[in-house]
Amino acid sequence: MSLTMRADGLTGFVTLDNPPVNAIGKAMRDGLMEAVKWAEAENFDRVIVTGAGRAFAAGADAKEFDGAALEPFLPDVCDAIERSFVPWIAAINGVALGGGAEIALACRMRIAGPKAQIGLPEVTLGVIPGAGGTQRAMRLCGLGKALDMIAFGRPLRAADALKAGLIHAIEDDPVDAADMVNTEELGCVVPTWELPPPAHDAAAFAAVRDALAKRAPGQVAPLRAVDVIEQGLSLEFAEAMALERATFLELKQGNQSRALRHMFFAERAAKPPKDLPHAPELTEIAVVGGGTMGAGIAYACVSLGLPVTLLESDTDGVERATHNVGKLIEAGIARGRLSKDGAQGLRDRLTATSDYTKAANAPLAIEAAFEDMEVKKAIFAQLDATLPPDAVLATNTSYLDVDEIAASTRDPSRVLGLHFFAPAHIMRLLEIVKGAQTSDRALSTGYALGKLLKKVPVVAGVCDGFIGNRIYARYREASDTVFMDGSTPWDIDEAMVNFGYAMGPYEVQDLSGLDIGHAARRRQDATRDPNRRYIPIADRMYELGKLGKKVGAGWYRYPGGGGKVEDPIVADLALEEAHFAGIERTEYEEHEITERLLLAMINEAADVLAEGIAQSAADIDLVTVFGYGFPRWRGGLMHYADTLGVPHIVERITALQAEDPVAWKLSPVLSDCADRGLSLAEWSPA
Ligand code: 3H9
Repeated sequence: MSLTMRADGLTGFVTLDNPPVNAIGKAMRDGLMEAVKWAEAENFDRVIVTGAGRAFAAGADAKEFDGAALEPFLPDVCDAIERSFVPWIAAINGVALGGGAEIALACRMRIAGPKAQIGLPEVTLGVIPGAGGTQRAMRLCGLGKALDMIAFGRPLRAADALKAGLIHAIEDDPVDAADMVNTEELGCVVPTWELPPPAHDAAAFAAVRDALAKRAPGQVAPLRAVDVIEQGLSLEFAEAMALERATFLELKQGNQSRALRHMFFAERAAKPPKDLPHAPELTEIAVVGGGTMGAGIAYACVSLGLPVTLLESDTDGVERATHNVGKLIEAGIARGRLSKDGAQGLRDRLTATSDYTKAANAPLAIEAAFEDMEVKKAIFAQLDATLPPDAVLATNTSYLDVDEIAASTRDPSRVLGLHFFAPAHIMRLLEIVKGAQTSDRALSTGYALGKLLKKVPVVAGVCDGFIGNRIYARYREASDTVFMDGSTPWDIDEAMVNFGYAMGPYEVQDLSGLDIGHAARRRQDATRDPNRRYIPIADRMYELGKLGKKVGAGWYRYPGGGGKVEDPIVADLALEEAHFAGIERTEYEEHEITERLLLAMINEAADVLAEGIAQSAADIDLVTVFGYGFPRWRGGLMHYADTLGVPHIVERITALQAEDPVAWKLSPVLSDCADRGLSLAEWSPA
């Protein structure tokens, strides 16, 4: 039944019990219906419902969403609780989210523990509350608060829920407190559905729709939730409930909800394999290099309580490293994330030095120095000589050969890649690069650090760019080709923003600096396939000193005072280069731009899968969403590809081969999927 029932005098106790977080599935709904009948048959004067363990209830069991809804439906369960002559009290011991909150809102009273949270985060799963949340919340806490909670999926802490009128009290032991409520007082509380809805407020609706256009562009569920709330204001309660339910059921079947559910479960499945050995205890960390990346990694570690020795090559480097971490600490204080005392704690945990012996006891070192093989080998030699012989040595390289770095040490089995993304203390992705000789112990240490830093860990094999940068390189190549052959950086950026990226590829480059791409291209010169088309526009930009936002000009110009403007000189470069190359430029429609950039990435990602660089399509989804801004509500690159359908992708890539057979060489995984009738998510080697 996923719940337990017990009587004590005239009180019925119902405990929701479906570990780990009491998700509400059919068995629990059956149990709740039975509990309503039981309480009435026993003529109790109250039922107290609470949750076993750390949660009250995390909401409807999202694993059930793929199939048809099963009776009894949650809105009917909530109605039965609300309309029962036995009043129910919710003793909210932990999180009450989604359907969990809806059960609580249908109770006559809500008493929360001090650490409880109550929220309706359904939009984060691409649906809206489907068991009365939209209608009951606004009756209890008013229109503004309800819109904020539901449209943005923001839960309230107990203290805020009390202020908002969503709960009646906060008590250390909410079950005990519920038992003490005076029966007469309880009998006088009006059931939520009988309360009048709040008055319409055109300004509040306009403001929330405006904010959603900026913060959640392209997403359907938040706007539909706002519509349901607005329409509900002028409907009878039962009619409004029917509208809410129909909207929930429609969205549940939609692509966005499927994509968001996929991401929710993929993120939680990103865990170390069960058979990995225990990692050594991470008592301290050595970080080598105090530039942007190293400082970000050091800051992330000291923020989570780990002592860090930040190693630099000389006094100037030590000063720069200390300054860089200091800037991050100051920014934390300015944003209100750090108190002055907290900041001091971070500084106390940081030792910046050029003396490697200061890290002599570190069980893990992360090298984040300049991307140069010889520099890295020299650093690894020093780490090899100074750290304990079983210390795990990681490189944060974005593309260099981890096996070559490992081979330069005495014991390559303790070397791996830990590829962070800038800013390292914010970006959730951590690519754990497994070299040919990386031991399970080293791998397990990478996972352990990822867990401490609350990262999403994804294991990648060794190749140029690992999973993410390798796919991203194809994205860049495809965008430059489209630019050269007929488009502009701003049209390409706009197309990708309309697809759901926060920024297009050219604006991203302007932010990171065009010198980075230039260095990568020079490194690839020796190994580039001579048959592959090379687009020289980015090199021209570099020669012109247009290095991006930091110098006021890149693909866009950045005049003083903020903002970016299109630069006709940049558009002319494509005209010139196309002329030199004898290319007749064509104008691309927005959908053609988007299609080419996405197909190029999908094809490369399929190769990444074929070569075992990524272990699953879901891992590629995590990388593209958490590291590269692919819209989460499209479910990641491979999930999106599967919504297009492999046969369609194969057909489109085959058609593009007429233009450039080298660039559009079909990945064997795509043809294999097409032959075997598999999706990319289902693919594994035959
Ligand atoms: C809804 O309620 C719709 C209704 O309005 C209408 C219905 C008609 N379903 O995150 P964790 C699993 S929509 C299934 O690692 P934490 C999760 O997969 C729902 N499973 O723990 C994981 O499994 P595993 C609205 C769920 O402490 C395990 O529980 N509710 C669900 O870091 C532990 O999860 C939400 O959107 C679920 N709903 O965080 C809340 N929730 O062990 C979604 C969790 O196999 N949940 N699991 O990997 C959360 O935000 C977090 O899980 C929570 C706990 C804060 C509760």
